[in-house]
Amino acid sequence: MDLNNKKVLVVGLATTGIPLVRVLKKLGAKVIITDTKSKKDLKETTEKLKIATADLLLGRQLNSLEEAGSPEMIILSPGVPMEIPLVQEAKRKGVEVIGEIELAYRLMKGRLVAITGTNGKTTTTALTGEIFKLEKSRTHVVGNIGVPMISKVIDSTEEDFFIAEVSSFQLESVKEFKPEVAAILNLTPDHLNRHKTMEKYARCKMKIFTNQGRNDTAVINYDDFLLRSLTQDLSGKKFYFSRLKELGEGVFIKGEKIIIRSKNKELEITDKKQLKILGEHNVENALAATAIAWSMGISTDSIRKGLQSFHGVEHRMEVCGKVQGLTFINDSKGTNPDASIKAVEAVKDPIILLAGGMDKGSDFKELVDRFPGRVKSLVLYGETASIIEKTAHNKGFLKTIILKDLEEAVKFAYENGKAGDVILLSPACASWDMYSSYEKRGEHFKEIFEKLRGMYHD
Ligand code: UMA
Repeated sequence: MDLNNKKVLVVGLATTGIPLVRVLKKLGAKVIITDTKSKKDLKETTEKLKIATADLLLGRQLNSLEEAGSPEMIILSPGVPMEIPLVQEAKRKGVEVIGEIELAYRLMKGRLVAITGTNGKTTTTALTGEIFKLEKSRTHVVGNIGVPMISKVIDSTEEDFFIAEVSSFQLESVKEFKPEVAAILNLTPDHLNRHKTMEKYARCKMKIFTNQGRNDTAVINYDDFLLRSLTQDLSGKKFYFSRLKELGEGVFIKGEKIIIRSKNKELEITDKKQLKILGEHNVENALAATAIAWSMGISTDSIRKGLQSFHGVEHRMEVCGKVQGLTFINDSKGTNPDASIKAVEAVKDPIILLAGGMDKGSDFKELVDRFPGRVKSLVLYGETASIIEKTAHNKGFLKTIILKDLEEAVKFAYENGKAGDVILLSPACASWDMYSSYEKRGEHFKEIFEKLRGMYHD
């Protein structure tokens, strides 16, 4: 792809935008950058990137191509919605608009696996990466997981393997993106504030399969009925995984064992009890990673070793430790109700649940339905606090309190809990009302925990 002397506008200058600008400059493009953040906020970053002031259009949302310096191409960070006037005008006028993941795909050499789904995608991507690394030293784990794919493609060779977590935001703007193996783990409502309807959200997710050909593989959760019906007419081969049913062809549970059945051969991988990651949802993630790795020709030995040694990812059901007999679990990555349902279901002891955050238009009824016998009280903070509280009260769950922020919430939970309880941060909401990312929220939780531990070390 020739970008030499091409005038390219980068929208968004954060985790994605920074390596994106570096790569574009390396390829000789004339880079213009816009971000709604102010010059002052981005001073340090822009100084490092050495971009001429005239090419920095900061502190506002640009409304026209002219205002953007009439670029020949626009590259969006994932968080930038396609509806903004600039993008709409570009589309009308035939100026190409793509996302960073699409550019990365066009520039990469090697083989690509892409993983999406409403929940479990970070764990499955990390686990798949661990399995691949046992056999393929040039494995890159990239994408929504926090490492933009663009940062790894420039020096890639045919020997490289990219294991990419992709979000609905990233998939919305793909065009040629064509993974050799693409997986959708599950589909439940999420990000409806951006996609508006479940149908549009699902349509974005389905784009992971759009360009696959006959030799590519779609890995699909057999137990997700919606997903199965949406994927009836794919061009690629389908390879299912299931936690509930023994499949004629695919990856499934038989007794307590993870089994691959392929071309009439049955291969036993491991007992599910040997997984280090907790909960039935993680069994699903293990089945998905097995199906993906097998489809890419990874040996059963490496799959087994990877599954048995993987300890999970940070901010996902991460056990921080105990203070005075109360266990603290950081599940800051629980950014929608479905993820928090899985978190609540995975804990065996009485839970004090800390929840709330940015309002994405989610419905919390099903989460509250899981409370009986599991959650003893609900400590809320953030933009959605009163919405969640109202849902809980309507369902007869009255042990709720709304507090100012996470710090107050943790302290309250600690002061009111007793030995044997679990203080679980699983917000069921995005972090963006109070934090720049779920990682920052999780780190803050862990800092508060460490302070408490310092005061009362067990
Ligand atoms: N911005 C604008 N105009 C806009 C919107 C944003 O200028 O209309 C600017 C912001 O001021 C900010 C920058 O764009 O400076 C932020 O860009 P971004 O929101 O795309 O965030 P990045 O830091 O580049 O991180 C993105 C993903 N973020 C989102 O999708 C919101 C990260 O996923 C991802 O790890 C990273 O790229 C690397 O690929 C995070 C996420 O929460 C983890 N994802 C969602 C999820 O998992 O549910 C989809």
